[in-house]
Amino acid sequence: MLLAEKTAEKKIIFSGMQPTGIPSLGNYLGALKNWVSLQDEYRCIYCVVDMHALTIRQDPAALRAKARELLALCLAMGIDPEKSLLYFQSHVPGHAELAWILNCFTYMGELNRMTQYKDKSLKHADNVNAGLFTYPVLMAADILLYGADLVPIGDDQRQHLELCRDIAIRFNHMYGDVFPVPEAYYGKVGARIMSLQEPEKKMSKSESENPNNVVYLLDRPDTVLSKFKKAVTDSGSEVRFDPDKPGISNLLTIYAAVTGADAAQAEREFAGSGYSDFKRRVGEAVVESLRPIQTRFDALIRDKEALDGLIKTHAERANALAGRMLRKVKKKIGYPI
Ligand code: ATP
Ligand code: LTN
Repeated sequence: MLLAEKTAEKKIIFSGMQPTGIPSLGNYLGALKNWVSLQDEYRCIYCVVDMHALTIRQDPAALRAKARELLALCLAMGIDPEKSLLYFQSHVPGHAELAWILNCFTYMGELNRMTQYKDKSLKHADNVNAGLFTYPVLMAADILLYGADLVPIGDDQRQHLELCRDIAIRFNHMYGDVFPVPEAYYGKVGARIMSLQEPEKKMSKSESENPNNVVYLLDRPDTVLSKFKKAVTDSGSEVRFDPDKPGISNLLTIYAAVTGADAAQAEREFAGSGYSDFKRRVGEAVVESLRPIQTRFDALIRDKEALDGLIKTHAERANALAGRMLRKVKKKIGYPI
């Protein structure tokens, strides 16, 4: 049986991440960690969405390196290639083929309402390209190509998933039941990790202004400890969750997420601690949680042949699965046989 093939008992999960930078601690705690934990219960398909990344200008060599690093990091974190599919979007032409078809079933008005498009076109005013506008259609194609039932996403992708559902429903209405209508899957913790320097902003991997805002999964222990040492705290001296203490609350959230403690436990552990001691211990906990991931990553990235082999096999499997859905869609819409 093909990996990630639908079975009677297991639903299909699809999710993607853009190789726009080395994943941050936010990406890990908010998204990638969930990807790992879903593998036993579901048939998971995970995709490094390098085609989506093209909507923002990329340096070719850097894009290639970042895509490979993201894929290797997924393996290092515990994505099991025996259980799940893991591949590059650009290795499966079916994504682009289905995206074109779905473009013809998506209205300009729908895309105009997308808040990510509005945000990104303001941020990249010199490059408001058509790909940025049709980004959600490619995302819908990713999901529908595999007949995914569930899509793990963060809150920022809610609107895109709603559009994907609308497209699927519209298509099914015209051609019969072709696509399962996917549902969003929100992780249990839903950890939203904020910037270490500006805790009112989310920690973002493509941050370019201040590297101290972001902890990257490949930051080595000295760098991690130094970033936590410099993290902003708040007035007062007590370590507790408090909307008026966004810096301290964020550090507590990070501590709880990496150690598995709940919020109350985390607060209790630091009762009576000073801020600098607290920050050092959060930094140490993060270092310990990243250490095994980095060790595995180093080994995976060094063994070029093994990684290339895995990339090739998984792309073949993804192409085989995608081919089935595409054949069905092409027949339905009336492409010549
Ligand atoms: P970019 O800076 O390129 O926009 P990003 O770091 O914001 O990237 P995305 O690629 O947009 O991350 O998101 C990948 C996944 O990581 C999504 O599921 C998103 O919800 C999650 N995620 C991103 N940032 C955080 C964060 N700070 N805390 C928790 N989850 C996050
Ligand atoms: N747009 C998403 C990445 C993404 C995705 C997908 C997520 C592309 N295709 C399909 C889930 C399913 C993002 O920026 N986080």
